[in-house]
Amino acid sequence: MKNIKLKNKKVFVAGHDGLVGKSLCKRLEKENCKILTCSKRKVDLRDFNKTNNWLKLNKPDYIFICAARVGGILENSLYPADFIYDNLSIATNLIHLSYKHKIKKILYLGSSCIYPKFSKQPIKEDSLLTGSLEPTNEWYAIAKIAGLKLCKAYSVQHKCNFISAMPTNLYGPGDNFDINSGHVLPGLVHKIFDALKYKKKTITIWGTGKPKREFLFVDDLADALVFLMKKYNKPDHINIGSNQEVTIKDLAKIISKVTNFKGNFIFDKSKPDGTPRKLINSKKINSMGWRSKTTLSKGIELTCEWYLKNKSK
Ligand code: GFB
Repeated sequence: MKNIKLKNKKVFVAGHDGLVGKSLCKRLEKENCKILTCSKRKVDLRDFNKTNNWLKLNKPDYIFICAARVGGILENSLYPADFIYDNLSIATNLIHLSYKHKIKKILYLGSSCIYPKFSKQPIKEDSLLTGSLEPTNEWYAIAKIAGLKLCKAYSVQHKCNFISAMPTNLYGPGDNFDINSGHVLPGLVHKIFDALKYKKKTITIWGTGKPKREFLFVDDLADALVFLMKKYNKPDHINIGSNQEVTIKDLAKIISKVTNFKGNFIFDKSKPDGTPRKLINSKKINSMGWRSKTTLSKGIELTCEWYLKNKSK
């Protein structure tokens, strides 16, 4: 299959108002394509008929599937039914309907939590389904595995160009900064700015602070998604990482440095650690010529700037 050009094409960003979708729409402006979006209020992508009607009417050439129910470790453990049902419905509807409406190419977005809890690090694409999943997010992971397998199944059986990409933990401007439902990086940013505002000397970190996570700045991910949409044409999923891995404690230290927070950390060990480590192997995408550009401290600086402007009141 040949590389594609997005210029003058209709490109549908499903999930345009999420962390990834917003950044992707901004990145796509450089491609001179026609960006299509639809609001959740108008078209619930879990609804087969509504999604079908919207696609019939709007006829996109290409689709990025960024729409998903997402959340941090606590949210994932509290709402297992919502995480599996919402994500399975979005994936089955959009992937099957992309086949039905003869969409030229789709890119489905997964997550690094698809890999077994104790995978060999850095985690290669072929580690998929070689062991048990991390229990705190297995519902979300199962739905994402189903999504990438759907893409592969339609590619194999119907020769569709349906690709899927698995990014590592993401962060950036526009993230969910809610302490209970969000991920660790925006959660710690929120807690540290609150501590500065209310002159508190400590912040609470969930778990032991020992797990390691790899973080990718969302604008780098958006760039990788456009790159893959243009150049990657294989049915096997592909990792997107930054190779920037830190312990949760060190992440809190970096955010403290950027924000000039001089207080201490308390570790709440009643909260789960989740998987001990999930550094992904990004050799496949790197060897195609793409790599991430934003350092973790620069990305955190940009995220904090955005938070101060938009969230801290
Ligand atoms: O980012 P996070 O919620 O999710 O948590 P995962 C990462 C680590 O940070 C865990 C610790 O060890 C948390 O216990 N942590 C410390 C905190 N303080 C906080 C805090 O204030 N907020 C949060 N949220 N965590 C997610 C999955 O796993 O990874 C999703 O739940 C998704 O499904 C995503 O796949 C990529 O990295 O553990």
